[in-house]
Amino acid sequence: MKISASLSLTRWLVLWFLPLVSACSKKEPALHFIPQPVSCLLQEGHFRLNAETSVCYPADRPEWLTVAQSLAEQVRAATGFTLSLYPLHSVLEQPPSNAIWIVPDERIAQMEGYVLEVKPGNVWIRARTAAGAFYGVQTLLQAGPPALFSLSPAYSGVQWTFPACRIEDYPRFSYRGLHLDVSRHFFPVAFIKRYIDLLAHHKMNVFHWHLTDDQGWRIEIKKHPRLTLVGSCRRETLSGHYDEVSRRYDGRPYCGYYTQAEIKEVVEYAKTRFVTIVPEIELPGHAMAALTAYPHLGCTGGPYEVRREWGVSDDVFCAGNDSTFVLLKDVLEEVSVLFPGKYVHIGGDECPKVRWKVCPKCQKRMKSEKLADEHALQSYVIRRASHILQQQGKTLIGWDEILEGGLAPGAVVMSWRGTEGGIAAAQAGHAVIMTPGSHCYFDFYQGNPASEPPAIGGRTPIEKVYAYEPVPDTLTAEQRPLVLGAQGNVWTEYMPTATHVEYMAYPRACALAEVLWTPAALKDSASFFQRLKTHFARLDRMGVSYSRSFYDIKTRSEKGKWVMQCNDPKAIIRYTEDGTEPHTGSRRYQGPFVPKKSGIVCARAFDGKGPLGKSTPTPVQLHKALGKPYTLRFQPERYNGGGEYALTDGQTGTAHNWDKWVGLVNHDFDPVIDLGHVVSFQRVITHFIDSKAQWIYPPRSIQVLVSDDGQNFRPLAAVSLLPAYEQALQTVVIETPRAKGRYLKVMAQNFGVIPKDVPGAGNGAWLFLDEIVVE
Ligand code: TNX
Repeated sequence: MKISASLSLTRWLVLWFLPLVSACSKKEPALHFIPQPVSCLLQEGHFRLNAETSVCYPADRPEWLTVAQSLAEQVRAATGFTLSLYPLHSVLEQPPSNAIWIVPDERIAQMEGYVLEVKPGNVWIRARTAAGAFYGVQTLLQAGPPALFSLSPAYSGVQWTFPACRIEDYPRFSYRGLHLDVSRHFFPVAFIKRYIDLLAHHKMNVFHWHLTDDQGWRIEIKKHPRLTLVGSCRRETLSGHYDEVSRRYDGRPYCGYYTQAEIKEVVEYAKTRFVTIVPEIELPGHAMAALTAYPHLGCTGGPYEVRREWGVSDDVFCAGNDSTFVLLKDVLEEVSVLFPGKYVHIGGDECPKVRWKVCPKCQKRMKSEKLADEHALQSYVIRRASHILQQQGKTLIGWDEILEGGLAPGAVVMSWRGTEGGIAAAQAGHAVIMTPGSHCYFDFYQGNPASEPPAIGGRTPIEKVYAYEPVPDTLTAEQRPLVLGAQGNVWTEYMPTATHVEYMAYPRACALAEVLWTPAALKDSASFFQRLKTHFARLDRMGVSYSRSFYDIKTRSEKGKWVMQCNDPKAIIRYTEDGTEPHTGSRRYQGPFVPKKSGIVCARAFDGKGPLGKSTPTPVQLHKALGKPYTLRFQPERYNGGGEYALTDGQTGTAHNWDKWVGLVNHDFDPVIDLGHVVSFQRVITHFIDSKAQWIYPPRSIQVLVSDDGQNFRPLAAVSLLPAYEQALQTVVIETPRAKGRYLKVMAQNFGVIPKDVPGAGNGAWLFLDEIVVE
């Protein structure tokens, strides 16, 4: 009954809002908000802000004063005007004109909702809660000129006007998160505050603070001072990429942690931005910093070393040792007191079981607790952590590995290895936060890796983040509300500076903010891209070092022709065919074309004034199988190389450009390419990845066969490969002198099961292949 009532209410709201919505989402809207509000109606006239404008707030509500203050602070910084704050004792009080009214309104149904009315004489922000009022203020700021976001006064020629409008707004999800890993690299309090400020401006409301990991323990714990005394420093840090075969280190100690006083300061600050902090204390894995401080808490007793490189450590907290739980209890209790929010994150991810398997204490624990295996032991640790947190009145959040061996009652699952964990948890009645690597990992490349600073891998351009839908189709109507929201994760292995963190997080966080706030029915990437360009002007004023990879030209080949595309439909695309930087005089892209020769096509977006983003080089390989169709017995799922022509599109994947590679796990490759007619060729060249740390193995052998009818194949040549290489990216040349035929089969045999004692042991190896070049 309740459900149908709220459904019909939603329908009513949608109908009611339709004409309003269209006013703000028409082709050239005057107002460019991010995230897009639920409804927006432009009206005649405008409100002009000046030194005499006052801000009214309810006198009896301190939180609302904070909202008024944050508005006044930003206005002062940007305009130099000191707005007077005017406490209201009743809404009926005679208003001063030229005022921004921030008033409580119980009639607004949504806790974080607000109504913003900009009128020529006054501005009204009405909300049920102070958080709603805060979001109304953020929308108001975006309705003004971008100069309002300046960090120092921008006087010259700026009109501080706001178009008259009426906006009704509220969030789609209650959990709108952004995460930051401060273990791999440490960031000072001033930056943490700025990070919170920025996410709050985008109407996000959770900051997930990843405070401990193998590479550094970053929160002071009074009862166990060695955690920071020893655990907050590593001897040196890996230089270069984790995948490189020979490791190099920088030789410089790296340290840093937050005192409890600093933590309190950040918590207080976040409160004024209506941001809840979810602290994360990693257990039982990712614990090397803690083990270095207290070696007796590991199964072997050490010695341990705060990790100098990335990845996963086999040494984890010993689950058989009672002292482990004493430490965890003390830590979680101090953390629970420091952070007033409901949730504490205990990690739970990537916990290898190798030590537990041979540890007498862990085995004894498994017997005494009647635990079937080490997964159940992991679940036991999580249940104990959950119990400690419950006593503190907190709810546990864990990465989706906490599903292994059974979920602790009431635990919230953060689904990062895809969405499956989230789906399973919701099906079991647990609340879920979605953060799948594919769409929510802001440590992945956001542009063409050839022109990006080194990143962990992957490829998540902003349009992919924007396209993300947090609620999986497979969930039933009852299960759907268990998806509390989603979160962007910023793991900092490859982000040594605050500037770089901002570069990776923005503008992708803007896209996620809209996914989480705006009703799904209003999602529109063309509109988002247009609004984003205005938003860039705001980020510029705030000095955010955001990425302009949004303007990267995407170059792909389709049936042998090269096609270029830019997120900004108004951008002019220019390119060169010799790999040099395009300039304003370079050839303008007019439509699909065939490059003159193999090499590099380099493209860049321009507007009337000059370049918009950076130039992006794309390899071009012209060959006899280019654009030819092929069949595969096993279809790739997650890694499809960009589509059905991935292996013959003239573009070979590169070491960190995963979206070009075709990846299969547990299966061989056996593409049969139809060359269209009988073709003579001399050699076949192909490429694969050898990155064992990421479970990607070279093929055991590659065989080339040919056929005239597509049925009967003759072997032409074969190579067996030894799995020992210096580079991750491998090229194999298979000579096939005087070969001829219409159908070409290239069989690459999967390595099989990953051997013992290496990452991924016991799992099926991945085989990543790209471009089958026929010459
Ligand atoms: C996996 S996501 C991790 C992190 C890494 C991240 C890099 C998760 C729960 N664990 O420890 O930093 O990948 O993308």
